[in-house]
Amino acid sequence: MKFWTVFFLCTIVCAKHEQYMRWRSYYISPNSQDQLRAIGAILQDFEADVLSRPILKREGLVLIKPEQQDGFTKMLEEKGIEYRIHSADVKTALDKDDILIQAKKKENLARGKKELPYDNYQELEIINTYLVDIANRYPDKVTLVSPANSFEGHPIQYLKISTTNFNDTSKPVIFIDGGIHAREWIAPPTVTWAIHKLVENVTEPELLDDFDWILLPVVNPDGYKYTFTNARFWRKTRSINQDPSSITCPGVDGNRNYDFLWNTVGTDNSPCADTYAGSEPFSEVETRVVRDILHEHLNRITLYITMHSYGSMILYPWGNNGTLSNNSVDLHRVGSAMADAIHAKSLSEFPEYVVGNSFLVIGYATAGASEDYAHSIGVPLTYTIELPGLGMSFEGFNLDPSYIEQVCSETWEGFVAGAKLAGELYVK
Ligand code: 0X9
Ligand code: ZN
Repeated sequence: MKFWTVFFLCTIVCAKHEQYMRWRSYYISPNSQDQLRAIGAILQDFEADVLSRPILKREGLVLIKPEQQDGFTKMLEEKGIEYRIHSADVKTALDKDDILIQAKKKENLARGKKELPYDNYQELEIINTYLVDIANRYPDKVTLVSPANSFEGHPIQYLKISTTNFNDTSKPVIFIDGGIHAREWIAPPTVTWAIHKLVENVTEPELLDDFDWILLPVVNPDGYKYTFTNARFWRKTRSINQDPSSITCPGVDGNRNYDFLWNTVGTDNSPCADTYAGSEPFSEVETRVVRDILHEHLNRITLYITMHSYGSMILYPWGNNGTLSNNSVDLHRVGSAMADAIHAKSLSEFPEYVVGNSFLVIGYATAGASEDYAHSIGVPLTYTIELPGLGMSFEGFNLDPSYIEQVCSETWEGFVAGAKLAGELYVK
């Protein structure tokens, strides 16, 4: 890239990410259950921001503030836990990623490309414009629903896609959402890609003949927007109605806010924490929207998938303690079918998906997650998909944009396989 282009882009992006100045990120690799357990406490003591939880035989990635770094590495060494520095200065790494993202944005603009990009990240406005546009262009199949505004007033929007305007109640419904965790930027594009494949570039027409679809790309628009404008690693919503201290520490972890064993495990009672569960179940308008969709179509939803990143995992209930649901054989079968279909289209540099119970695979307990809630109210097949992360300085969250389309298209194969098997297993 020419010097002046870099200089120009840097003047736009390098003033950002100040809050991550001198922060470091570390890979950590537990080699035993004991080490895994010890890591849990260490991460809490040193106020780590966990981007990807380490599991046995798979390293995790965590951010550590400058003042905690020495103590953190000393503690890991004392416990014999392997680690390596991932980025010695998080701000610089994020600046580098931004330059790439901005350059791509400029290039697409210069080429007059107005459509939703799959070679770059999708900002909130462009996703919302796409949803409106596709509903206008395909009124016979697509209905735009805007049931509520987010805490900050952005519309929370989803599409109902159906050949019978949802009137054929014998058809099963498949519901996929993304973007509840703001910083997991690869999640919304996998949902918009599913829209694209069901409406614009149809290669599996039977999926619309046999199913009705609900697709909600950005559950948490406030947080998502905030990660583009203010804090790249923001995870939560942006509400400040929780507790007096939420004025300085806004937001709730949407994936701890559902009414499934709410706030019993895997949460933090401080509104400042990334896993704050909120003042009560469904305190957030964003999770209430998902709850209401689930209840409105409860007798017809056979498959609910919530898209997250990262770690290449397909997780199913129960996430609080690793016990299995009555239909765990089906849950595993459909999860494995999705993983197999993804693998058949994947690239060798992507890690293989691990399929299993949420708690047993990720190694930490969670309560209040949407996948568990949906299952607890009667949706037979519910999954959290942790998409792959690869490339760029912040692999995982900033998956290299050149991989976005690959992730979307291989994930679509997973949806196709999951839908078909769900239909075979749960539709009489
Ligand atoms: O911790 C979470 O909310 C999810 N991982 S993430 O890195 N995307 O934050 C995993 C939730 C899995 N647990 C259940 N579904 N119960
Ligand atoms: Zn997530």
